[in-house]
Amino acid sequence: MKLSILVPAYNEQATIREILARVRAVDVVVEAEDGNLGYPLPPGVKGPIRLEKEIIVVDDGSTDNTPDLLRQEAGQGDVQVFFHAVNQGKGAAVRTAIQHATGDILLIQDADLEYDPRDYARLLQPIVEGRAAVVYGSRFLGGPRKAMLFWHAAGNKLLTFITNILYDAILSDMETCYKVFRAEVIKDIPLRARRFEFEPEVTAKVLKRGYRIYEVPISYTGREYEEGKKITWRDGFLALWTLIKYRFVD
Ligand SMILES: Nc1nc2c(ncn2[C@@H]2O[C@H](COP(=O)(O)OP(=O)(O)O)[C@@H](O)[C@H]2O)c(=O)[nH]1
Ligand SMILES: [Mg+2]
Repeated sequence: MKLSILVPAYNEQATIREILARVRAVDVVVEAEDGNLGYPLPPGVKGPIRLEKEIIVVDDGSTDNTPDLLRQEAGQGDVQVFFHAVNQGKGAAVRTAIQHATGDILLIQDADLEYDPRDYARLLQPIVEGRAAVVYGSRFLGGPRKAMLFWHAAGNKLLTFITNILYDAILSDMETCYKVFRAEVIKDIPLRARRFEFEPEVTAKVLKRGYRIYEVPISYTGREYEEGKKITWRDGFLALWTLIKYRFVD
């Protein structure tokens, strides 16, 4: 079973090497028992499974040193790198990565250090066992985390709450970066988002297609705006509009 790790990267010269080192270092061993729900383990397999990894980085037209650093990383430990000629946004970068992914399971990994690849096994277990087709890692389910800014957490919770009302779900973290999909699920969904409205779009479309999203707790070490955090309240309004729009169109 193969895992594709999709890494959108825009001006991440401070962290790109470290995150790729962490991703490469993690040995993805999933304790699994066949859940008999449509995604069977290889015949006879019971107990721990080691997943093969492929790492697909998309440089989103970075103007700092990220492209040079990525050229050095390409080819090392299953890292493949693709370049956007001009900056398009996280959604566009993830969509490019999805097109190139060849794994059975696709996982999105931001290029900063807010999320911890050591959480992969836990994120993958429900999919490997056949209990889920889509898993989100939640920052609000009791995992260890650095305190977030109040308004940042409130914005996240509000958008998640609106998602739950519009799409009949009980998610705790719609905006999480850690979203994991069986390959055919995400490859079959037409996605249009160019920027941060990727998160609400993909969540809306997955829920509309009847998949129940499985959530697991993850750890989170949010970065500060001085360290390069870029999301702002404007992205919150775009997310809100995206949630409402996809309730009615596809
Ligand atoms: N901000 C931003 N991030 C992008 C873009 N294209 C790709 N990304 C990547 O998308 C991921 C999420 O962005 P980030 O700035 O960490 O979002 P935040 O932590 O929520 O502020 C990171 O890996 C970025 O490098 C873009 O145009 N703008
Ligand atoms: Mg981030």
